[in-house]
Amino acid sequence: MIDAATNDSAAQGPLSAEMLTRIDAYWRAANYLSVGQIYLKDNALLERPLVLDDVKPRLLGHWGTTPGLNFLYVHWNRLIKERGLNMMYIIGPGHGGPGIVANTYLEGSYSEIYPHIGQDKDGIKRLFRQFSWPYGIPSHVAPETPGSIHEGGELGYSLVHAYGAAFDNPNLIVACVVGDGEAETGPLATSWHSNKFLNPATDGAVLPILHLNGYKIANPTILARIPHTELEELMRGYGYEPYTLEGHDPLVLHQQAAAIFDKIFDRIAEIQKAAREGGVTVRPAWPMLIMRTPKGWTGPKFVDGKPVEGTWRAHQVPLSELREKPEHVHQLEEWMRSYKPEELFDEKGALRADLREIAPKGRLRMGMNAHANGGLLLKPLKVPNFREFEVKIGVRGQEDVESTRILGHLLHAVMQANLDQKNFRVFGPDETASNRIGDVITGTGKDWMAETLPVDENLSPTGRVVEVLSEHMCEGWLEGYLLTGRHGFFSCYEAFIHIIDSMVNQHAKWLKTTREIPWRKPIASLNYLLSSLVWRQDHNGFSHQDPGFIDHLLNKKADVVRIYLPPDANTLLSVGDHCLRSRHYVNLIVAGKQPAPQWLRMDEAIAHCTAGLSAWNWASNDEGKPDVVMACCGDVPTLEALAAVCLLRERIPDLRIRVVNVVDLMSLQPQSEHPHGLADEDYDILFPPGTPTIFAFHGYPWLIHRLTYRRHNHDNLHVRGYKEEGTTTTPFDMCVLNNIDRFQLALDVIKRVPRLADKVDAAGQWYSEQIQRHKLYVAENGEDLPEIRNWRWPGKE
Ligand SMILES: Cc1ncc(C[n+]2csc(CCOP(=O)(O)OP(=O)(O)O)c2C)c(N)n1
Ligand SMILES: [Mg+2]
Repeated sequence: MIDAATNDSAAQGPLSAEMLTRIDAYWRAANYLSVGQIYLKDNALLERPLVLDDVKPRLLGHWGTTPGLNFLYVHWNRLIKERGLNMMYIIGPGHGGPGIVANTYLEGSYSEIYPHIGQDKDGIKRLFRQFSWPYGIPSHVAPETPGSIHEGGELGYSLVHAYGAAFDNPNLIVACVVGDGEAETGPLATSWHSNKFLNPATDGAVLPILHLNGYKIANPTILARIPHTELEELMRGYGYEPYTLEGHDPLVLHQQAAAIFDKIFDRIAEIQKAAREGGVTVRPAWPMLIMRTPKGWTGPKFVDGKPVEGTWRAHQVPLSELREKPEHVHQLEEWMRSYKPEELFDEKGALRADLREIAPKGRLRMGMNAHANGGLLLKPLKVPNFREFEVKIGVRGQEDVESTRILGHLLHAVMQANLDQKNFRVFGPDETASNRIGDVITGTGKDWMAETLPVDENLSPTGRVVEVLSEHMCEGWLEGYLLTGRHGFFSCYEAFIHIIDSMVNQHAKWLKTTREIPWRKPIASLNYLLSSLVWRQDHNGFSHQDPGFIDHLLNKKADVVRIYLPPDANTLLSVGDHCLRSRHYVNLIVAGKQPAPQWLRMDEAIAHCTAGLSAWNWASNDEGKPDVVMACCGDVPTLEALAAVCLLRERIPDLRIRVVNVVDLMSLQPQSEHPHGLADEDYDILFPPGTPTIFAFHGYPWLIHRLTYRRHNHDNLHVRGYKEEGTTTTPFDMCVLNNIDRFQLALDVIKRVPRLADKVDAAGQWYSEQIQRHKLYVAENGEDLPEIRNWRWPGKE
């Protein structure tokens, strides 16, 4: 079977002739299996001439990036084996799915996980047939793909995922292929800077490979069309030591790649040794590789007279008109036979034994790396008793507390409790202090490998709070960290979390899909704290006012998302504790950071959070038969609703009002829609049919309608919320601008309770007077009326 490799005098390098031949054969096998997945449903090993009937009716997949991905896989197999490396492979151009499926098949992991795809002819046929086939496997590297933590469908996040995986995994090497098109995305362009946060002593290594195949779908890439020196300077500017592999002759490139990778892995080992044994603390220039090889390498050079290999035309399926053009069937056969399958697979269809030896064994196979199935490694987070951070409440509502600051105490305790396991990090776009959870930094500091000045505070190469002004990077690092079996927390301004809307979509898809893949074990939840909320943007104004992330998340599958709006510090603690312990969700916590009244004692807070929503009897006087339900969700709406209740009590003492607070937004949905949904009977007890409900909601009001439209009494539910009115103004004026203020809520009640019909006119007059007084005062004095600023719940409890 040995081919001309041994005689190729140009192919000089560290590989023996025998190894060179085997590496090339292994690569050919991976390429063969990749092309086969895209095209064939039968005649998998070409045991007879190819006919149209052997070809799939729909040709779906991407060839262009695949041979490059396969090339890297086989070279890393050699290195893993020789050096016993613990290596993961993250693939930015995830559309090269057939390549990774082929390689995990060749190394045996695929058949171990999916025994029906055996190591024989029948297995190869099934492997081919299932690809991009209805109810088969996706064309991209996907959750179904062994060894992957990264879908790579939406381009831009490979490198942040790689760094997230490497944090606190000192023995792990994360090899990450970045598409040269992918490199044009905003998130990818900034994620090169992750190297300013990677500590060679305590973290693993990331090896970025810029896959410079020159093209995207139909265009060249920017990085392929700048002078090579400029590209190298760019990479140096990002702080890397660039290596270049360039060419197209496979045998020559195998030798060059082997030589470069030997150097690169030596360099990684040196950097780590210097930091771990030599006490070197300066930020190293980590190696990275620029791989300039043809797109669609080894595929058809020309199709219908047009160049394909080495051009954008190779991106998807180079021969796509097999039905119409019989010569394409012939050309496909020639292409596939060029890999010489008869030299690669034995008579049973198994990869030849000497080629199987190329791949590492057991968990060292990249398809079997346990880090890529993070739930396998997940250790429960140690969460100290959150009750210890309770805000002691004398009389309700009398003292103001910054709720997020209290959560910061819990997060600090969690951080400290898990220092030995090093499996908890907090990420944020420079808002940890601003969102007032800064206590979490105490004792451990903020991760920073770049230069420091005396003016800096708490920066440390071993810091565990990771801050960079890129929501994309925070999100991507956290996802990579969670997917490799750790825990984390992300705090962000409410308005700007939208920047990662699309990233959380992808993560939610991952969670949904992996729930149904038995070999994927559950991972820790992705926890968001949104603070600096729409209602309290004193110095920022309209640009910072957007509560729509809630709406965005609500579109996700019910078994993936949870949304909480704790109204005070004790409920926030209870919610925080729950989210930190949970698995496989996206948890959204929306909580204010400004000083605000406190309503529930700890036992009450726990009971309230457990229920998801409940009537606050201490604020109600309905005696089981309310005239109106005053519902509220979110801290500021809760305050306004309670103030409205007071106004009503003063004016209409016999009005029976029930106050219901919602902390778990999903509890409003019917049980059929969400597991947290309140049973219809219980909903009807809280919101009795025939009784109007005035609902003050933190976010966009129509969302509450969306959640409750199937409930009884929906036409008697009247919601106030944020309606996109905002500016730099006083806190109360924000409420007035959006008609969620106490006066409006009180007027709404009077308008909606039938027996108060005769009071509506006078109430309307009273409302106008209050608002006018407020507007005049605010305009004149630049702050809210004293009676608003100093308002207190008048209860005695
Ligand atoms: C964010 C995003 N925008 C657009 C696309 C559509 N798309 C799929 S592949 C591709 C080209 C990718 O080029 P490159 O990263 O160079 O990959 P390769 O050449 O290795 O195939 C594009 C634009 C996408 N998947 N994700
Ligand atoms: Mg490309």
